[in-house]
Parts: sequence; C-alpha cells; structure tokens
Amino acid sequence: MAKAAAAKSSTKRKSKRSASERIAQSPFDLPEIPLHQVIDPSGKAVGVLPKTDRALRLRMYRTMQLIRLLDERMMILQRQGRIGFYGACTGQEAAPVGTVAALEDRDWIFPALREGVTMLYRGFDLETYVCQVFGNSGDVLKGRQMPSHYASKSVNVVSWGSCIGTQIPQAVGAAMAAKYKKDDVVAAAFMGDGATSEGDFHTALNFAGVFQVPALFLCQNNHWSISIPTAKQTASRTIAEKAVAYGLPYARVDGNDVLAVYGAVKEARERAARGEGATFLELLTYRIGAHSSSDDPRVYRDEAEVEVWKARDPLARYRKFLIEEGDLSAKEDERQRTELNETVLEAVKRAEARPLPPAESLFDDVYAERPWHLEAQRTELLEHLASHPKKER
Ligand SMILES: Cc1ncc(C[n+]2csc(CCOP(=O)(O)OP(=O)(O)O)c2C)c(N)n1
Repeated sequence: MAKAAAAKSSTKRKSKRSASERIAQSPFDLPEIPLHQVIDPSGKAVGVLPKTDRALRLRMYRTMQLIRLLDERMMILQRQGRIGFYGACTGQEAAPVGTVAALEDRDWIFPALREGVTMLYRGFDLETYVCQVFGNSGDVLKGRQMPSHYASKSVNVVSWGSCIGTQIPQAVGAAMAAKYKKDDVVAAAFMGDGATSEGDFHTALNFAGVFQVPALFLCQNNHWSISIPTAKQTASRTIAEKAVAYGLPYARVDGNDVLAVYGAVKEARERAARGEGATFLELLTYRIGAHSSSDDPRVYRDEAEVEVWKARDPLARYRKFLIEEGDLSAKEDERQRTELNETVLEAVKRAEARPLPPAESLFDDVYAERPWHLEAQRTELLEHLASHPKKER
C-alpha cells in the first residue's frame, strides 16, 4: 500500500514536472514550418516547379502586370479627386493571381480588399471593373458598394462585406452547400493577417475542420494590418500554425512567388476535390503601398523595411524567371507593358465618361414590391430633381 502510494506520488511529481516543462515550451514544440518557394527573389528556380505550360505562365504574368499598372493609375486618379477611395494590391500580385490560376473557373472566390484581380484573370471586362470604382451606371453592383469592393456572379466572385473576416464563414457555408449538393466546386476565402484575430476566423476554421468542407483559406500575411504589424497581431510564431488547432493541413508559402502559390493552391484544391477537406495557406508577402488611399504608412513604418521587400518584388522576380526560361524576351515584355498601359488608360477614360446611375435607382432592389412609403419618397425625389436643374443641386 505504502509502496503504491509512494509510486503514485512519484508519478505525480514526475508528471507535474514534465507538465510545467511542457507548458513553458509548448509554443516551440511544433516543428519549424518551412517556407515553400520555387523561384527565389533573383528569379532563379530553387525548388520543384509545378506543372504549367507557357500559355498559363504568360497569362499569370500578364495579369500581374495589368493589375500593377491599373493600381498605379487608380491611385493617381484618387489623388486627383476623380475617385473617392482605392485599395491597391501592389507587391501582393502573385498571391491572388497564383491562386485564381490554380482554381477552376467554377470555384467560388470570397475576396477581401486586394483580390479583385481574380475577376480580371477570369476574363471580367476591364472597363466594367473600373466602373465599380466610379460607382457609375456601368458598375454591375449599381454603385452600391464601396469602391474597390468588386464582385460579379458571372465570374463566381462574391461581394465583400468590408467587415474584416466576415467572408471566411461565408466561404465555409458555400463549401458546405457544395458538399451537400455533391457539386464539384471549392470555395476559396482570402484574408489578411489582421483577419486572423477576428472571431469569424476561428469559427470558420473550426467548422471547416469538423465538417471537412471543400474550402481553401488563403491568408496573405502582408506584415501590416493598417498600422498594426503582424508581431503585435499575434503571439504565434507563424500564422500557418493556427490551422493546427482546427485539425487543418497547412503550409507557409512565399506569397511573392507566383509559381509556389500556384503549386500549393493546386494541391490544396485537389485535396478538397477528393473530399479530404479544407487547407490553410499562409502566403508571406508585403504591402508595398498604403493600406488604402486613405492611409499614409510613413507615419507608422520604416521605409527601410519597404526597401527590403521591394527587392523581393513578385513581378520583377517572375519576369527574370520567364526571361531566363525563354518564355519571354525583354523586348516582348516592354511591348506588352506599353500595350497594357494603353488598355488601362482607355478603360479608365471610357469608364469615367459613363453617367451616374439614375438617382431613383436608390429605391430599386430593396423589396420585391416597393412599399407605399418608399414609393412616396421616390415620387418626391423625382419631383425635386425635375424642378431643380442639375447645377443647383
Ligand atoms: C470588423 C472590422 N474591424 C475593423 C475594421 C477596420 N479595418 C479595415 S481594414 C483593417 C485592417 C485589415 O488588415 P488585414 O486583415 O491584415 O488585411 P490587409 O488590409 O492588410 O490586406 C481594419 C482593422 C473593419 N473593416 N472591420
């Protein structure tokens, strides 16, 4: 009896010691998560390249170049007071482009602020896309969304609520529906590092893990959530390891390496399509510009850090790789840049010339049948507009 008690107390002591040790060390017990990269910042192939053909490689490059040029132009327009707000993806182009290229066109995309380019990759008309930023009559969203919050059913890209993280459970819901209906489709949710602090993130990942839904989570860790650096956003060493708690497979990918992103997303999509559930990918990247046109990052971050990341530019790196591979010549590249710039200028010119949506369209689409009080307000508005010439309003 005494022996048993002694053994018990020794076990107790032992387990107590090892428990406290474990508690002290627990965040570091996880193995280091390697960074998946196939093209290094100098443009050299350093890993196993995913299977792609030249047409696909060039389509990805062209789309990255297009969004870089469009972002530059739209930021100028905002400074000139011609548009109200803009959110650029400069420096992050490889993440959304590598992702959409690896998805099937029928897959649903739930974007945040910087992934509108996925629509352009799927062939959405550029002029109509720019109309969204003007919120005019050419905008498929009828001027009712914030600028830079693109969406269109025609390309399976869902409208973003602007509240950080809300798109993540929405994507899980869509994935769950696909599973029930046995649709061969996956739902991909983009998010920033900041979104991982939202309750919606945790609810969505838990649900995805438990119900094994065909979803992909793409966290663009661009190192800043407006003025909050990732180091202050989370005490985790990486964002990727958050997936461990939800039983989801995960990887850390160089988000400025378009082929690494493409390969990782392709694999994750295949898993989801096989019925093996969701995957979480942390895509390491950097926001080179401001959070949005309403922000001035010089007040909270060191320019030297920006310079470090400019040297890892996804577009420059991919250009060098393509030239090295013989997919592209410097001359063709220059010609394409000039041509895309003209396309952007022309789309902006045509979009800006479109009239605003009719004012009375305010009352459309709210109810299936317009109630009497909205009917009265609509009549009053029309009378007001008719009796006040445009200049006086
Ligand atoms: C629920 C909620 N809280 C705060 C905001 C204000 N806000 C807009 S963008 C943003 C930062 C988002 O950072 P991150 O998720 O890292 O994405 P990034 O913009 O860097 O791509 C915040 C806090 C918001 N839109 N919604």
